[in-house]
Amino acid sequence: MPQPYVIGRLLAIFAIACLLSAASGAPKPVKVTVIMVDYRFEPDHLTFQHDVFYRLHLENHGKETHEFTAPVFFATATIDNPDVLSNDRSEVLMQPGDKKDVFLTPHKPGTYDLRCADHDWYGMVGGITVK
Ligand SMILES: [Cu+2]
Repeated sequence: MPQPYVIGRLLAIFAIACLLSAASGAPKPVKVTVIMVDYRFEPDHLTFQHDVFYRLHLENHGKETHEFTAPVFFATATIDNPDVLSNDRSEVLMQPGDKKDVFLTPHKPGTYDLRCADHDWYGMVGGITVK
């Protein structure tokens, strides 16, 4: 009767495969949340560690459309889901009520501009530091 033996072996192989995939799975991103309201970012200053994988979570709680505009910062980072960015990769467009995630890994320490392209004249600006 070889069958129970075969099933037992398959189960053992399956269990080992599960353990291996869990051990070698992609790292869990560090979540950073920014809420956009009329007319500011909360918080307005973000700090990232270079070469760490982040989930930048954006929510627009305002009544206006806002943008998370940070072209130089985005250009120096690896973006796993570039489709969430505008075509020129300079910003994330946020309609009222939008919630979006940018999965990114900053690489270059420095300070970077953050602004809302529509409302920077109104003081909707901030900053990003990569350490
Ligand atoms: Cu705005």
